[in-house]
Amino acid sequence: MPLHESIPWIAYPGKSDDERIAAAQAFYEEIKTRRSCRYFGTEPVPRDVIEAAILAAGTAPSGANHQPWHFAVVTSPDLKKKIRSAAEEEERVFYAGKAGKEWIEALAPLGTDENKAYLEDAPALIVIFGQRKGGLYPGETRQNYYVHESVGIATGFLLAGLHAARLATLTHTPNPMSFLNAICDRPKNEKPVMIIVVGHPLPEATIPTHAMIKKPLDQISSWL
Ligand code: IYR
Repeated sequence: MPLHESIPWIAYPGKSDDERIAAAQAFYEEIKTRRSCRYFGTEPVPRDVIEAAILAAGTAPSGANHQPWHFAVVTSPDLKKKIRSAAEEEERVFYAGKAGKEWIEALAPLGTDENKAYLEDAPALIVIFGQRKGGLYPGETRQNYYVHESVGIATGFLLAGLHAARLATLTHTPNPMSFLNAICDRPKNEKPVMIIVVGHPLPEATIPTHAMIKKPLDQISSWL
């Protein structure tokens, strides 16, 4: 018997191995159609979609189940404008030399630059914060663990949920991005990890061919 307080393992409806294979392959077919979008229209997205995707993200495994994340959803045109302007300021410095030659060369096939119109055009920006402290229950100040890993997994769930709803997404990481604490009204001990830009692609949106190259199974896995 386990030492912890527990409930029985969830009785999933059973699947045959053939059904498992079909389900895993169907998920692969679904998720592989997600592409980062850098050209967003201004058409709004339903709040319920974003809330469901955040709830899905909130089910991610996390260090000691402390769920060390906060999702600040920015739809206010004024705040999006502030985020764009602060991010573009960082990016100007980045592209003007701070990034270094090797990084700039690695980004060349993506065609990115310091212009971030999508931060204002897209109807929603989800700013993800990692919490170094906080524990599980409101008001706790306990240490959190594996914050980066936990937030990374939750972000993956969030992207998958938004994609399932056929919204376009972009992971955006201006560096440094401490300006996001003030704009999103979050405490200093939270660290902004990423902005997820959410919305609808413009009809003329394009994808860099570089982004279409995915490593084959034998390069990304080994069986021992
Ligand atoms: N944050 C910059 C640079 C950038 C960095 C990486 I690594 C990318 O994969 C893409 C962009 C920008 O958004 O332009």
